[in-house]
Amino acid sequence: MVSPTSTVDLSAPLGRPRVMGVVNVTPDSFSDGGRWVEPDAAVAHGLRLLADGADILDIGGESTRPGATRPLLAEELARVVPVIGALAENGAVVSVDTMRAEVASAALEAGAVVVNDVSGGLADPDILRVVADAGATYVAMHWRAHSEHMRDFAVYDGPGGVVGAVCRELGERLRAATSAGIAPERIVLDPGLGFAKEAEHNWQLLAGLADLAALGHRLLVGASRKSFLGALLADTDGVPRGVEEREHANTALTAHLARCGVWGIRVHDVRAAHDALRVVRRLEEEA
Ligand code: PMM
Repeated sequence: MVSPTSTVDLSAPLGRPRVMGVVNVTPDSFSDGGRWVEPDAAVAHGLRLLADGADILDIGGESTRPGATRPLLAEELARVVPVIGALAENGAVVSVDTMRAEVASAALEAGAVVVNDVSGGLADPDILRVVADAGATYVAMHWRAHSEHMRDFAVYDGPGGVVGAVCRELGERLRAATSAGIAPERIVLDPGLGFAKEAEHNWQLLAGLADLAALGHRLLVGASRKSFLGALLADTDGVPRGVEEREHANTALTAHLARCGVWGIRVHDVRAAHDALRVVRRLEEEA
């Protein structure tokens, strides 16, 4: 164990959202697939994000792009554990992006202090007990199905549309997490932009964050590089803006999310996010 979870207080107010930098140790993520798949490259990338001011590094070994197939457990472990160990040794506050109890357990042992479970405990309910036993921070994201099938589940016809459904379904995940022994104050909720969501659903969720906040937990939002931004910025022929060219839109969104009072933003460009947060902070000083 590199750094005990109890020594990191991730709920202390900072006056701005925490910036969670993404390190995908995968060959196939939509946003940066293959760039950091070698452990040394992933660690170097994490250290760059840390130098840019990342408050948390989120290390993932499974791509969740729509249609992706899952890695074997052994593959996922081999991708993330050495990278987590090295970054934690370098003083990073590390989050592991996983849906598997075994990976969460190994990651916590290697020095992670946050488990970012995009399935909110649905994919592997044992993960909740692992998090509870470690006293780690738990990010429960809204999710309906694995990437291979998630497009089939992007239907929100019930009361309150997508915002109502996400609130109800995250409420169920909250109950499961607390029943497993995770302290409520350690739980962070995430609307899961792009996960079984069409572009319009993502925008409705971003506009409805106050309803999610009313569940009484801190919020994390991950919009960075996602396809709904590409669609918004499509050219006159309707061709979506490429993944690498969506950053300015995400930076604008970062400023908005800061005004909404979210706890965290999950981004690829940490420096751009901090620039936006500094603008917001400076304006608040004049208010
Ligand atoms: N998005 C991705 C992966 N993990 N975790 C949380 N909590 N929230 C998200 O929105 C989220 C996530 C997919 O994006 P990536 O391929 O850029 O990592």
